[in-house]
Amino acid sequence: MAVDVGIIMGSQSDWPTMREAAAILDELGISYEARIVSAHRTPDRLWTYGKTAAERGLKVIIAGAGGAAHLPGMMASKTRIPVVGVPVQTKALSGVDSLYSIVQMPKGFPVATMAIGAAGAANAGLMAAGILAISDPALAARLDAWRDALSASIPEEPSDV
Ligand code: RP5
Repeated sequence: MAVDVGIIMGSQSDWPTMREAAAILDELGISYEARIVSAHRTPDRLWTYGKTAAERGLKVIIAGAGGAAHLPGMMASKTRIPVVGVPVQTKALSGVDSLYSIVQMPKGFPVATMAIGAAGAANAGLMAAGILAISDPALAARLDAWRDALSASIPEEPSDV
């Protein structure tokens, strides 16, 4: 069955970060699949995933990777479907390596690059929701309600406890 969003990541070790994107999609009732697709370890899988993404009905791809994070950019080169990139935080360079690898795409093949780590993954889910909501009024209403609830949860004054 066709799903709207593909969440892909370079390694099993990325899943604790990338499941923050999945959690947002669950909350908003958006269909998705999660797959390990490594630019370096499984390049043929990357190739096939990108080549078939549009015909499979995917509308947004969220791609997370760390270190030499070539997955989002390579995926953007293989499909016209919008790719939202998540730089996974690394031990050696704290994810700055991931960020630079993902954000500096050449003209012609953009990746919408989020913040490093869990906040970036959650925001990738919200970015996908915003894209899908353009043509889905029911989802737009759910996303508006989600945003309103977040705003309402922020206290006006700081607390000592
Ligand atoms: C990248 O290398 C992955 O995206 C991951 O963030 C990083 C480390 O992978 P593992 O060695 O933990 O599998 O390809």
